[in-house]
Amino acid sequence: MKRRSFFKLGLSATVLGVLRPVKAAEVILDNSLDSIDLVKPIVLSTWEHGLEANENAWKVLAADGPALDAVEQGVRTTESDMSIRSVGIGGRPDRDGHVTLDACIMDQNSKCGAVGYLEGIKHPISVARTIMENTPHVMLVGQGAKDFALGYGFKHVKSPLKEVKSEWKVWKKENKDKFEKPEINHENHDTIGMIALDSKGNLSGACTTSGWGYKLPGRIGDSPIIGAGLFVDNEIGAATATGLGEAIIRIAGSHTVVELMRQGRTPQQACEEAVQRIIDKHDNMEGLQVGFLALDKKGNVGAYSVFNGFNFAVKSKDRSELIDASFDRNW
Ligand code: SD4
Repeated sequence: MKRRSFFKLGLSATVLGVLRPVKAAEVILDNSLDSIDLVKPIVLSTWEHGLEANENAWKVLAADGPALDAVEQGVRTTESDMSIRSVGIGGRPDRDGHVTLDACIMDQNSKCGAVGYLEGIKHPISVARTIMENTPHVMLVGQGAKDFALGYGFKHVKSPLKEVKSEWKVWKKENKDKFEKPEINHENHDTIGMIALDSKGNLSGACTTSGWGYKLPGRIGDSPIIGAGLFVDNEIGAATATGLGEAIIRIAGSHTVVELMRQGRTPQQACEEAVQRIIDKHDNMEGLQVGFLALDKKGNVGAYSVFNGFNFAVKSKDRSELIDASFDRNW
């Protein structure tokens, strides 16, 4: 069967196996098992900056390189971009003015590595990979992660940048005594989660962020937590998450999406069901944006978010585009 991609507008709940009408254009890349050779390699990533990140991932995938190298190279693009305020050392600081970074990586053998609350290192994703490949551990945080990185030759980079500091000073003045309401909105949504299927049919994923701007010092979100911000099972598929990490952790979001695919849901259905689970567990969804992005072993793609505004970038042999995810409700 030939690969096809199509838009489904306003599909009924029954068609999708969910109990609520779909309110936005839903994008389904529907690939049959037979067409997998036409589909792979493929790489997906969250948000608009994913377009550029995918291009660098693609250089690896197009040369028949492993998905693991592709996702690492891909998200390093975003970590290097100082204009992005939620990834890398150009990201927003915590409420004490420290830019602290979270990242994780997972490969086709379920090997994984993660860093949390890492300061002053330009490529936390590569530190995560170094932990995965050189230690018996999965996750290092804070000063331990920093010392480990320096020991492996990563350089300390001065951070935060001037504008990060001046923005923080303004924020500090305005918010001296109050704790900022949790809100992941149109301006601060730049975490990158990337998942890829390589030409040999292997999956890997990476996720990296500076997290929730002006978070409490010490806070770690979903992004470095395997099963929350990212999960890969090479038999089934891969998923990544963006949005308010605390909500994603509560339902082990990315793991939930992959397990739903294992039970037979399409990536799209799995993302929708995970979002619905978050909605069911919260009395008040105000400002609580979460989006999931998923890819199965056959190259089928799904994405869904609580609110409108979530988009993702897709790159394969014949396409490179930004797609608006379908969603549950408007802001
Ligand atoms: C966090 N999930 O630290 C991250 C933030 C994010 O898009 O994804 N923003 O909670």
